[in-house]
Amino acid sequence: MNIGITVYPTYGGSGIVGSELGRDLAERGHNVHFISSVLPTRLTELNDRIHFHEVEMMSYALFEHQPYDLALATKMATVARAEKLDLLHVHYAIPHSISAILARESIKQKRYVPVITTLHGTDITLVGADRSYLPITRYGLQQSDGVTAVSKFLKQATIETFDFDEIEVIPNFICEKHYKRLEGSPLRAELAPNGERLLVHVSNFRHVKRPVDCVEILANVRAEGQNARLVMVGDGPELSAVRYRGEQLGMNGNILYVGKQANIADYMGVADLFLLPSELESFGLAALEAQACELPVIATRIGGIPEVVTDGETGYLSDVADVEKMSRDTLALLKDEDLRRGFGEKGRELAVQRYSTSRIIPQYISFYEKVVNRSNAASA
Ligand code: GMT
Repeated sequence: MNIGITVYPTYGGSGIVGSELGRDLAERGHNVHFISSVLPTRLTELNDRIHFHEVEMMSYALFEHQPYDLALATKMATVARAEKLDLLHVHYAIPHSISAILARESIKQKRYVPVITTLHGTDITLVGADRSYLPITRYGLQQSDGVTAVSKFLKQATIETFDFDEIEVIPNFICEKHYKRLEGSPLRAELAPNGERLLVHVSNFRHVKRPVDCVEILANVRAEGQNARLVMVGDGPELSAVRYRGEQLGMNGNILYVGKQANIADYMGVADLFLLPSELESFGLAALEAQACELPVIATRIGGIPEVVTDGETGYLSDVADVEKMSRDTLALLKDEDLRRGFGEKGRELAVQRYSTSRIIPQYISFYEKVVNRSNAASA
């Protein structure tokens, strides 16, 4: 198939999922055309099956803001015709589904190119449910030729907010060859030169991720005599609050701020435990990646996380902001190496069995086929 994919290229899990999906589809022999403003971060190489089409935006004095949605729609339509795309698959509803629908409508006299929208999280739970965006998001869902969501939780949230239920759940996935333990990696010695235990948090440091809670957990764990360090991977608006709290608690000497990293598996593969204290998480891709690296996960019991992390088996779940319980759970795992390793092994087993690319990518392919066949039948 010839598949057009649009993602937010530099920020967040939806971009990762869309980019890795495209790469895997190309490995399976499909032609993938990424259409976005810059080359998606996770897309490190292009080849004869992976193409990139840059959305160019004209700057003009009259435009207070550059009309990205329209420029994207124009590029989608041009690429769809030139490359004979079978479908446009957009990740994150706002504004990508609207741009794709506009593109489809603008060329449908020549060729009908179905639109598939994948819902990832805040496009529904925050952005889409905001009154100003709600009607246009609902329109995007209704007008898409197919809609997928990354968890059962997100499907249910979409039904409740938008009264729209034609949604296929296709969860996030991991490549188990890439996300795995990295025994003997020199990075471990660099991060923990004195044999410290390593807690790791990976996110885009938005408020919704509650990264400051990780600092509280580290302080509590150290107060109980555990020689632990915290590795903070990523960057974003809450980073200064994290540093400030680290300073107040005298913890910054034990926190490694490593910024955005191209390969987070390097860090997860050498750590001891993963912290994800988010107040909202439609799936929690980072928790899945951590489990694939045999890290027990300390997380919140919200959104789609309980679909990914099995409480008491692959990690421990707590109420949002209950840092005391999260600290106790962290301590319990750090104090009992057999327990920690057992959780890690089960987490990997669950990640590979339920969420490997070999299990999930074929679900996308069958969904594509279903949608394309349905629109061919409708236009015949
Ligand atoms: O909604 C966001 O926070 C952004 C979004 C993204 O585009 O990065 O993240 C969501 O998508 C991920 C991939 O499907 C999910 O694993 C994350 O749980 C989800 N984030 C939230 O729901 C907060």
